[in-house]
Amino acid sequence: MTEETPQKPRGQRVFFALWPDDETRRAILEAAAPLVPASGGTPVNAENLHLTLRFIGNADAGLMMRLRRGAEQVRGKPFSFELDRCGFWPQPQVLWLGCSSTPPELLRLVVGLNTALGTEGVLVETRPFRPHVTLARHASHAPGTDSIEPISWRAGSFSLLASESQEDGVRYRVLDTWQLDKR
Ligand code: 3AM
Repeated sequence: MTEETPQKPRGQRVFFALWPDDETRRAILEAAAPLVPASGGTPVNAENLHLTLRFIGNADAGLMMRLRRGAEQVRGKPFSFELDRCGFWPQPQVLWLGCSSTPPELLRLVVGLNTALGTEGVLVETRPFRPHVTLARHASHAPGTDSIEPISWRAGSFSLLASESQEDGVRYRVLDTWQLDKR
């Protein structure tokens, strides 16, 4: 009798996101400083902070090619928006910064990306888009307030990221970036 070894999924675990520049990252960290300890959660590593546009999951070489072809089709212009509130989702125990109302240009980018991915045969996203930057996981308390000093974020590009498990936790690696001003 042969023993079956569990199959490891092939490919990489990937997602599309906005990646903050250094100044925005610093501002997010500053806002996070009092909120994360109060939430009882584990802070997200500073270099992992991001705003997910579309989670994909495990992608083999064929899907990676379709993701890149889809991203290439996205049209848009650079835009700015504000993170102006914080919140807590008890399930999945996440403390986050987000927007009081979804910025129209950000929504347009996400809709454009999802439409382009759809033309490449990537499964349609059915969950509503809730723009947020995760600050802490395994959080147990809501922050005492939902308002923060607004943080301005200039979005000039979007990226495809790989989520990689390392000994000291997960690390997000930028695989590709598409500029919005060249379209
Ligand atoms: O942007 P945030 O931090 O909320 O939780 C994961 C992280 O979200 C989420 O994708 C982002 C990058 O890892 N994620 C992980 N697995 C997921 C799944 N199966 C997922 N989102 C949806 N479905």
